[in-house]
Amino acid sequence: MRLIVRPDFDGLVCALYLKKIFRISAVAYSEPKDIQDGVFQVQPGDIIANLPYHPNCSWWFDHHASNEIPESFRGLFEIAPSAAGLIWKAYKDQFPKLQPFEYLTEQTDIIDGALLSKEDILNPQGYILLSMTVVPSHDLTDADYWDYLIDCLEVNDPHQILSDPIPAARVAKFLSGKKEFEDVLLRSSKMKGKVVLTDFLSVSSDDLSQNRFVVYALFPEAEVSITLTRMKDKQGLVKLNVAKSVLNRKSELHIGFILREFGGGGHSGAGSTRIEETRLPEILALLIDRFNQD
Ligand SMILES: [Mn+2]
Repeated sequence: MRLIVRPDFDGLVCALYLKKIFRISAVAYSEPKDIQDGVFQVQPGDIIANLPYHPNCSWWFDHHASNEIPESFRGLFEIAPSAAGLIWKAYKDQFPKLQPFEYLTEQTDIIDGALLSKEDILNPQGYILLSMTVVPSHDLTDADYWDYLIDCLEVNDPHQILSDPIPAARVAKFLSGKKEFEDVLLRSSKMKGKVVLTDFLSVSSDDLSQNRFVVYALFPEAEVSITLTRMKDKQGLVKLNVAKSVLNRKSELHIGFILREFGGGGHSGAGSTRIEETRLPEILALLIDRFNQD
């Protein structure tokens, strides 16, 4: 059987666990949108985890509130901090090989459920630090590293994994870019009432593959963040990523519903839209105003 996961930390832990439950011959990686749009070909017999359902699959394991739930399917769906946590809890009694991974499961819930503390964000350690090296990329070019990490996770000791030269090199790269990213973020961000607006339109996208929660640690008074980035292949369009702070959780607005009015969408805590650059000042003013109302 083939397993298809989203290549984030939760997806890799799902792969580790599902390999102990099913006979998995290969792990493939996809982004959610490619499953929904049929760009990624799901075949009969495939297992899907941490991604939207597809009618061809044989088993489905997911925890995303925004994904549609089919009338009947084999697998698990529940709103939960991580898909790996769902799988671990449901199968640990039947498959005792899963039982030693309780700590990894707890940490995956913290990482994937955005339950990090300010200290975890500014000074990540252990599995949280390791997770910073797993950056889902649209071209999915890092599959060899993701495969390698799935095998590393078997070791079940974050310190030992972090001393392996391959993840260690990724961690070193992450840490060396971290200070620079924090400087760029501070330079590019302004508070607008309860909103922190970050304008990355003149920053190269290579410099931005860092922890997206840092903004909340650096701007603790912000309740919502709006981040502007350029789209590689689409000239004249600006991408707006909007999310509630994971540290200052006062906002009760539904980000996805609000962004739907602006051609985008998402769930309660985060969403995105793309707009023409010529309309940017007008739309930003409307959005910032909206997020400052209670
Ligand atoms: Mn997940």
